[in-house]
Amino acid sequence: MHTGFTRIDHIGIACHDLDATAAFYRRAFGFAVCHEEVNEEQGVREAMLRVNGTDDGHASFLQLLEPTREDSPVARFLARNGEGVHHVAFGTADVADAADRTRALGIRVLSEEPRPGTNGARITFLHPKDCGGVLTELFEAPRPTPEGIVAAGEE
Ligand code: CMX
Ligand code: CO
Repeated sequence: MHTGFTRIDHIGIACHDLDATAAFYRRAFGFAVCHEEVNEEQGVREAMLRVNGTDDGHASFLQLLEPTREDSPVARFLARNGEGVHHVAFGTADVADAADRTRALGIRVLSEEPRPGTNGARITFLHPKDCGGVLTELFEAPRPTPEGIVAAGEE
């Protein structure tokens, strides 16, 4: 059975200091921050750095993650492991459908319904213990239209 993952959208990287880490990636590799936001539900301040592709939401990114509170997943990860790769996010055209297909394989999906992600995306996560030790995100990008970006899941 196919889960409908079609590309790598981003690699999530946990860090203590978002601005310092973004400055490193800019200086060392030339990657610029193209979007920044706080997601209180996820407990992160985050920055997306475009690595390649176009601006239509279907490029590849690094997602830098700085925790906003001590009880967040990223804060717990940093306390346990220090800074580094936190998750891999696969792009999919339909995150709810991809989650259902993945759930049917016996893999734990960490939210009942897709949640709000960066810049209007819809996201959910798969338990790392069911994915070979890798926290895995399913990511449905917002769709660009001539009128502008339409948040994922909206018509
Ligand atoms: N990658 C791999 N393994 C991980 C992990 C990660 N990022 N986070 C935790 N684990 C492992 C731990 O090492 C631990 O393993 P052991 O039992 O072998 O020691 C186990 O999972 C449990 O660790 P924990 O610290 O007790 O973590 P929790 O159970 O509290 O939470 C998880 C783990 C995956 C359920 C939680 O991190 C989660 O819900 N994550 C999804 C949300 C998220 O990460 N949001 C931030 C990113 C937002 C975005 O991308 O937009
Ligand atoms: Co992510």
